[in-house]
Amino acid sequence: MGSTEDLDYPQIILQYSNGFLVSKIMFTACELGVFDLLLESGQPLSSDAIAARLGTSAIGMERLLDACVGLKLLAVELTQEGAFYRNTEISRTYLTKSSPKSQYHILMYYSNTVYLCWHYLTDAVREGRNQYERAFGVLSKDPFGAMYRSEEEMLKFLAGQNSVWGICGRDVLAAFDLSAFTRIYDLGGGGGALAREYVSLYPNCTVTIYDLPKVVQVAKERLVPPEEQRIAFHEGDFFKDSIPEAELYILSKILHDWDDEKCRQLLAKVHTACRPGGGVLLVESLLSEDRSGPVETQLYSMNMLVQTEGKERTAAEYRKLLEAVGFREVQVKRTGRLYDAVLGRK
Ligand code: ASE
Repeated sequence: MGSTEDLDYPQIILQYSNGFLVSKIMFTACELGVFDLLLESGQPLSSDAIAARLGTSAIGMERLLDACVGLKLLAVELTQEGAFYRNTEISRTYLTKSSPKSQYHILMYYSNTVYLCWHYLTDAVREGRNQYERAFGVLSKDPFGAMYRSEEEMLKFLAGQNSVWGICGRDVLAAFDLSAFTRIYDLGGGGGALAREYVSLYPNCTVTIYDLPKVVQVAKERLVPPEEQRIAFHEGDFFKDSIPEAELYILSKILHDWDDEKCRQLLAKVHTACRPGGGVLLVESLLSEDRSGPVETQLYSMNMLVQTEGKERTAAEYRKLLEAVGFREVQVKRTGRLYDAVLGRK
């Protein structure tokens, strides 16, 4: 007797199990430079021409390009001379390296680092900790020591983190009117893309990127243009070293890296340093109060499990952390984008 269940194989299960194949196709096309080549060429190209220019097999490239068409990352035109491929608006906007909204660097970080940690998701759930040791053979006591195990890895992470602010930095910073603050510290400001967005939105302020010395050096040399006068740098470890006085501290995707105890320690230090009347702006992806979504935030929280010591939290959880160290008038703004904003005042 034939099973009717095969016919009913739910679409959603099929989609979920194919999810990683889809990711890898997109990552691979990015990594090989398919979207950049098509942008640069300015005209549709045949599969053989793309394969020749990118130094791949003809067989593999044709298969990859057709899959990208199915995923709407490329479009194809059939002519008498054969098939010609071109970018779609989605790939031109988000997958080419040079686009202002490019997600290229975060995708490369996912493909080469995040993906390898996720191979050990089962172990991460069993053990309740990150998987650097299994994935890369590096000790994971200090997650950022592991994440920044080489300058190349650090640069990939910082460039990746920068990508997201091209698509939602403005919404996050415009969630509150921050124009009254002039001296800003971006703690763990990394590659500086949020700081750049900040000074473009609030031109009368200076933003100091506070980060580990090796991060500051790379940000200065490779990621923040030297002509940007309103951005300064401060080298330090915010857990060990002092935090200078300022009116506003930004903690963007910082608390989600740490457990509650480390978050409280850091926030207490920020509260002490903060000028009276000043504040702290948390930029994080917020879970709903019943933790039922958004699914992207739940996925990121799993990623924090495999990569860090932290987790994604609800607005009430951030409020509690802030109030525990003395911040008041906590306000929450959901942006409807990937990242939200929480403001506390001293
Ligand atoms: C961190 C952010 C990220 C630490 C590790 C990370 C991201 C990827 N790995 O603070 C970017 C956000 N994306 C996800 C999936 O969390």
